Amino acid sequence: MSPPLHEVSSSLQVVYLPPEALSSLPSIAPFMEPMAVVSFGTPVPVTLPCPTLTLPLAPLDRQPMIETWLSDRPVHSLTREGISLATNGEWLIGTICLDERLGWTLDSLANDAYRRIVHHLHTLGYPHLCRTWNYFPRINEEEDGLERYRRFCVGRHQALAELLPDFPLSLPAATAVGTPSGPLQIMFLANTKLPTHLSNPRQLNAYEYPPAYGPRSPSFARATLCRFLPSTTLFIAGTASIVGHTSQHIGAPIEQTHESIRNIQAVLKRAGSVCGVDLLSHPHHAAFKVYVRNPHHFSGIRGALYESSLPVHHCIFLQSDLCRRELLMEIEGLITLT
Ligand code: 3EB
Repeated sequence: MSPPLHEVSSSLQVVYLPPEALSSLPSIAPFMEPMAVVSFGTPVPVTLPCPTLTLPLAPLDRQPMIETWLSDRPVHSLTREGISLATNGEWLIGTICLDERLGWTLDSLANDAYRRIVHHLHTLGYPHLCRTWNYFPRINEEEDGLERYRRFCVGRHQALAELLPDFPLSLPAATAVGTPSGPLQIMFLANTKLPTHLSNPRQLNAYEYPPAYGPRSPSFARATLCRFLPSTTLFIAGTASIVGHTSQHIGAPIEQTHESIRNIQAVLKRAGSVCGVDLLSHPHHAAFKVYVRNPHHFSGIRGALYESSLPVHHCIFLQSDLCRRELLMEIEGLITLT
């Protein structure tokens, strides 16, 4: 039986496949072409013409999985300045992978990556950033007196504040998590159309965090709503146990899960009021990714999620470090009205 295709828009779908299924894509998804693949804890077993991201994040709950983004329109793949890109007339997906070479700090690397990204999505005609994912190693380690996550934020902020029209209101939903090893890897989605970026009334906008959290604030929105009719998609950013700007429930993974769920519910409510429909009482498809710092916390966190009212039928759990030392888990989501 074929796995369910999760429709992100009329032209973009995402599906989670076991690695061996990737070689039979044409029979699983006839008339569709891959726009990007993201692998978790396994190399991508076949060579595809589209952008790829190979993440050294082991799934905690099941076999290695390949996240496969499929287009039902012809895909044009290209590279620009080291960015691997795919476009389908509506969406652009890109990946960039940068080694930390001698003489380059993580902030200069992030700045350089985001400069290139924004430049090329403008020249290619997909000017609206809808979602970004950022992965890099030793996220909580200090380097030259500044934690590497904060260094990353400095570089990302430099590029986006200068180059993104309408910054910070045009910032998209994002994820930034730590890997055990490897390069800085970024994946991003952009569109020809303008999305709506949302706040969470329970949380301060990350781009307004006070300087206690680092010299430059984290450049992301709590969620991005793409009402590209006939499809509506909500990208929920990495959501953790933070209220206002303060981490809650230090040392308590299950309480952190409950707090993160309350944050997601608040974002869903905000998105529902913008759309004029209750997203979850409408037919929808939901997929979540849960980043868990300590594998010992996995079953407790999973239990708390499964007992919640969130629709967690499609949920993967990945072991990873998170951007504040005290955060033990973080959830990102993708909701599509069907
Ligand atoms: C927070 O709310 C938690 O720096 O891109 C979540 C999602 C977090 C994205 C980012 C950071 C980022 O501040 C951390």
